[in-house]
Amino acid sequence: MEQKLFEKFAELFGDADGARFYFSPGRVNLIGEHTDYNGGHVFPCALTMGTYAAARARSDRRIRLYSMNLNRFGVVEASLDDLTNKKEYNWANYPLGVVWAFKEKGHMPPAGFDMVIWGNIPNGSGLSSSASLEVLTGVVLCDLFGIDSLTMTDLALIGQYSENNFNGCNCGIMDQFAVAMGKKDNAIFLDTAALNYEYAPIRLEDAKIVITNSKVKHSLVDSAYNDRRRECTEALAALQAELDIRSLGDLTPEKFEQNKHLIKDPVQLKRAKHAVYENQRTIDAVAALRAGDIEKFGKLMNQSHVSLRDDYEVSCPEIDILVDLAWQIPGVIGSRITGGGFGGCTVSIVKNEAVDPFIDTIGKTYLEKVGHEAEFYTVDIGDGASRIL
Ligand code: GAF
Repeated sequence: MEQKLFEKFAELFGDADGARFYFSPGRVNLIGEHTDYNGGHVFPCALTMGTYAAARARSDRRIRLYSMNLNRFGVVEASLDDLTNKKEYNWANYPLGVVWAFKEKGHMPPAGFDMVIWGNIPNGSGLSSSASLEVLTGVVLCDLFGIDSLTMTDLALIGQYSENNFNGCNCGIMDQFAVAMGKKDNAIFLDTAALNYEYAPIRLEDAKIVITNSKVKHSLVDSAYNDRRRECTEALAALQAELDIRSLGDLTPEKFEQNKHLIKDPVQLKRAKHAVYENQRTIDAVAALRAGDIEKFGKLMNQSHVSLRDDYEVSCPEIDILVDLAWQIPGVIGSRITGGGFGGCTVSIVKNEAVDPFIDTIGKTYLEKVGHEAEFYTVDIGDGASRIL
């Protein structure tokens, strides 16, 4: 891989002398969806698929960026003196947003840089290609310019800050955190209120994590995501009229049931119900995993999907078809939508012997029902972002 990137780097920028090589993963969330901006728990893991970069510092203030996946945009040129989101920059608004966020947070890089990237996370699939690129850029900047005061958690927060304030998606911290802090063969049990986390080994000797890409992305993703976030904030405000809580994640399901009459709006009520119960499911799922009860973990994944479909309303017909089909296949331990929703991917835990039937049966039926093919990835859990060479 590094060969391919260094060659492109030399072709575009004269030579690759002194260029360095980096990797940043994508992520899949096993359970705990739309809880991160509600002060709840999440349970994602980094993938071995991700984004690679060859990068080198410059001595002037220019920034030159090139994507081997989106080469139709050519070399995107910007300057440290003009860090604004521009439509024509397209994908490059993600790395540029991180440079901007470094500046905003008092870590302005002293010079520009050249960077070529290539990634194997399917775009728009909900596997966090944008967070991967954001954290990658943070790692590149710190390494190229010797910025050693920032931790990986800081880089996750800077990535989220850039996405919220430079790229207009009001996302929580889960994706950037998973990408920055990932650990091979472990998922991350993260309390998003305190940013406390624990690694939980995923030892699935007789099963695999299978991601199914619906290959649909419904248009309102960002606006509907921001709507969900606002509805939760409004529900919280209604509860705070009588309860001393900082977030929906502070509520147990019991306490929610006792106080839900405070939320008058039926839509806000459904959103809050999901956030509270999903947080509890995530806590329960990690406990089940630690106790070796993978069947219970799978049941909680299935319940998570139902809640995301009916109460949070972030699923879509294509994803529901994938999940319904998965639930019928013997050997599927659990299956649910993963990520922000409105298309993207499902995540399933599938017994080894059921992986081929899973892919065959769902692949055929999905094509018949939806009219295009789904894609399947049997994934491994990898490490967080870092310099490789
Ligand atoms: C997207 C967001 F970026 C995350 O912060 C999270 O809210 C997720 O949707 C839903 O769980 O990936």
